[in-house]
Amino acid sequence: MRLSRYFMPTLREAPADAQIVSHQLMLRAGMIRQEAAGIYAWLPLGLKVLKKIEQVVREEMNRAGAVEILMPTLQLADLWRESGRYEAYGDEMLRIKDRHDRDLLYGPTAEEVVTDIFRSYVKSYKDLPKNLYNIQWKFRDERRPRFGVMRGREFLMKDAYSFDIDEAAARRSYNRMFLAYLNVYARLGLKAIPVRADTGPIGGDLSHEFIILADTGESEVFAHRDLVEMGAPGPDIDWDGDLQPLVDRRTALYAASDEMHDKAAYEALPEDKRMTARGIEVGHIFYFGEKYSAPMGAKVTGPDGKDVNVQMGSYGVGVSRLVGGIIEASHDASGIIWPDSVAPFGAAVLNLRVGDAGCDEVCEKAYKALSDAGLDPLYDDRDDRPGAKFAATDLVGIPWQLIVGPKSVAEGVVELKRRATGERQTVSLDAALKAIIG
Ligand code: 5CA
Repeated sequence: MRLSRYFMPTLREAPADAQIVSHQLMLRAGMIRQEAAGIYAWLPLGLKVLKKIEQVVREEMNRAGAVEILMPTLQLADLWRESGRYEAYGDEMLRIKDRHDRDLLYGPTAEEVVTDIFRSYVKSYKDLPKNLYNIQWKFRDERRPRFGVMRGREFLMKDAYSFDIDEAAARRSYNRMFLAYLNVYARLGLKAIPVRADTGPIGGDLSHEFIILADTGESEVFAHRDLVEMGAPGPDIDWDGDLQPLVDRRTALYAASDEMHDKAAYEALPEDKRMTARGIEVGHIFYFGEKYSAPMGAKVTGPDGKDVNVQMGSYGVGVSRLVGGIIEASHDASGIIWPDSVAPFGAAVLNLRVGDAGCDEVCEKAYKALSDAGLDPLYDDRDDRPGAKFAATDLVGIPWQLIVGPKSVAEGVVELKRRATGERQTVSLDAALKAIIG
């Protein structure tokens, strides 16, 4: 992408009402624009990152055996009357009437819709297990939308729903999601801690939240240090094998959010293993058995010929919240530092003197080579001061910067900068391209 043709409305100053660094940087980098409280337009740079996170989540869901669908944002109130949640959900639900005076709502989650889909088609235990997910916008009329995309009213969620014949099978589905989630966050460059959690309006008796550590987080967590240090299981686990030991290794170590905190159990840990921190909830998984299948009549015929209610769980990832969460975890005084896996562009080419034949030629060559290698480079070909170009490229956090000025061109070299470390090297163009492309 040539920056002269792109739309990246960066700001020198963050608006005063942006309280946390991720919100400030998203506004300054021209990633989002607030349209109403808690409702945002995603500008090109923000959209690119959102789509990359979405894709990482999608790949890990697919790997763990979940199947993608797309459910509508608007749902029929009647389905929620069947489950008994329509009145109970309260003011967070945005209720709408259509021209026929039918009650609709903008979905805050999709247990009812997916249960309706499931019961229409699946009738036998032989078709189980199933896990259906979608990545779709949700609306919750939060009392206090704040911190930009962290607590929005309209936000993008990945929500998966599992259907099983009995509790043992449902736990296997839960375990798959538990481990897949750890892999998602690791690929996003995040350290996520699974903590025992309250189930809230979703319901159920088994639930974990996934929390990433950040001082600005809304949740307080108490955890065993070894859990914080433990890596993700990695993609090569046997998804059809026994996952319980991998889950147990993690759940055996103390970790809880404030609502579920057991002070005595925590204080029984050796002092050097106790860790208290603030964090951001970036995912939440639930096992709730028959909570929706029983009232909505989602039954299958079991091996003995008798009908049973399916056992369900649901699994949410805050996709749009993660954009802010990653920034909270990865930034410095100059701006965002994207992990390579979600960077909006793989590399930036900075032409410090546009119109100079030598600079233009080297930049075009670099731009073409990086494009051909699939790096999706951003070429700053605007007629602007070098200082402004450096500041903008640092601000938007592109992992590699290839800097071309008249002096370096005369010497037959370019400057290569790694955003994360600030490390700079003066090397030939070929060497720079090799370092970036690998
Ligand atoms: N039905 C279940 C799982 S599919 C569910 O809705 N779970 S949830 O309420 O915990 O939401 C899942 C994830 O969405 C949360 O972990 C959080 O990361 C994200 N989320 C929830 N509310 C918001 C919000 N107002 N703004 C941004 N992200 C949110």
